[in-house]
Amino acid sequence: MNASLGAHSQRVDIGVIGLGYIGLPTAVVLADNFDAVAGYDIDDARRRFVENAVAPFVEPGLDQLLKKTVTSGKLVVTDSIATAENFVIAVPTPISEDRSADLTYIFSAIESLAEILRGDELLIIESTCPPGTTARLVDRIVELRPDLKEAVDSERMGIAYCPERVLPGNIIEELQSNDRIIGGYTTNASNRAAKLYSQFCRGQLWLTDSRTAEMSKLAENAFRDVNIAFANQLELLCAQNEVDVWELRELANKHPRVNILEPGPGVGGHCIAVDPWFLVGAEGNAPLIESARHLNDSKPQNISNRIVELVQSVDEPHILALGLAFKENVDDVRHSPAVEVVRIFSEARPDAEITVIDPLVSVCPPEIQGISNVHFLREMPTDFAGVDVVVVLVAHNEFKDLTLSQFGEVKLVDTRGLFKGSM
Ligand code: SAJ
Repeated sequence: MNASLGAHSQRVDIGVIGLGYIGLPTAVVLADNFDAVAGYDIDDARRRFVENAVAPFVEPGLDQLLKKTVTSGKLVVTDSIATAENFVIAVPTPISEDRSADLTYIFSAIESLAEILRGDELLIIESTCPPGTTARLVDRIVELRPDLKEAVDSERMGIAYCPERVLPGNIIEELQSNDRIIGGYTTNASNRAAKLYSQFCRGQLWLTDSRTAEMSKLAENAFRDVNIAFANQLELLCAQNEVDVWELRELANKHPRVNILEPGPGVGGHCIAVDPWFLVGAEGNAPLIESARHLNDSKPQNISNRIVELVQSVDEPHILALGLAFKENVDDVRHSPAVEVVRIFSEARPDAEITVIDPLVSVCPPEIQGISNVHFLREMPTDFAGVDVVVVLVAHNEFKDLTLSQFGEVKLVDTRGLFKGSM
């Protein structure tokens, strides 16, 4: 245990398990609203970052709130899970090779937690899970701790599934302003969880059962994926039919009931590119959702093909790629389609020189690290002489002031519409 926990040696108000992209912002917002919050993460380096009040990733407002809550002692980091009255579990649920949900982390968190439970706690699961997971976790607790069966049956112990819904890049604000779905394993658990969220959440709280809440989270992300796939489908059609997709989108969206999302190089991140698969894998059929996933996943190959075509007659072409993150203004490269485009193209044209710039990403992603014709930079070069093609992969704010004329005589593949209107 961290020495600073001494001040809270009774029980903290809330223990947050998992200090990642969701858990850490949640912990700081909770600590801003409660007296004693203890954060725990399995990763040693992550714990050191947080206890030193250093934000381990880029997220607006996180740095300040982390400093404030650590300095005031309201947020402490512990080297094992501290006893608490309430627990919020926000560990990853990655996707396995066969596209099913890998529930190793969540089960492992519950198993560690089971060792210290007293039987009157409220356990809240925020990690994205396939329908039925909360019930399985309850079974696992009782299997490990048969003495807690009475606490579960009598509802002395509460378990609820309350999915996170925050948008990377606006997490601190959305944690407090978004409506929340509160899916109690029992009604009593819903009520207890609602009471906790009402302490810091200005949005409305919608109470339901855990299974509906699990599925509703997946439905939200699948909805967005399907809608992005529609935009990407249109983009592919427009490219074939010599229509500017950005102009088309703007015009179609003038209709009062049409709202087409933005096409791009594909869909990345740890949520939208993953969660719809958990619905595809659930009982029943989901061909629309599955097809949207395939379409969005095919986009990086398609973009690479277009670059290949543009430089077909050029020996040792020089490509300047803007952006590597999975979307604008974040440093997260998980499942990034931008990384995929660079990787696929570098294999297709090993003679090409590819310079990739991302001012937010600190380390070259492993997928393209060590590829000899890929050069990763964090700053924009001052000289663009010799560049044949500029490929826009992410519309970071840092790129917004660029003008096409700066690059001289180049061809353009603008997957994000950064230069729309300036052609
Ligand atoms: N994208 C497009 N076109 C668009 C919008 C997004 O190509 O019009 C791409 C982005 O560039 C990115 C991917 O989709 O590669 C996902 O980005 P996003 O901004 O749509 O979503 P995330 O993954 O950052 O966050 C989503 C959000 N879900 C919904 O909007 C339904 C967020 O509210 C969730 O909390 C989050 O997933 C999560 O953690 O599940």
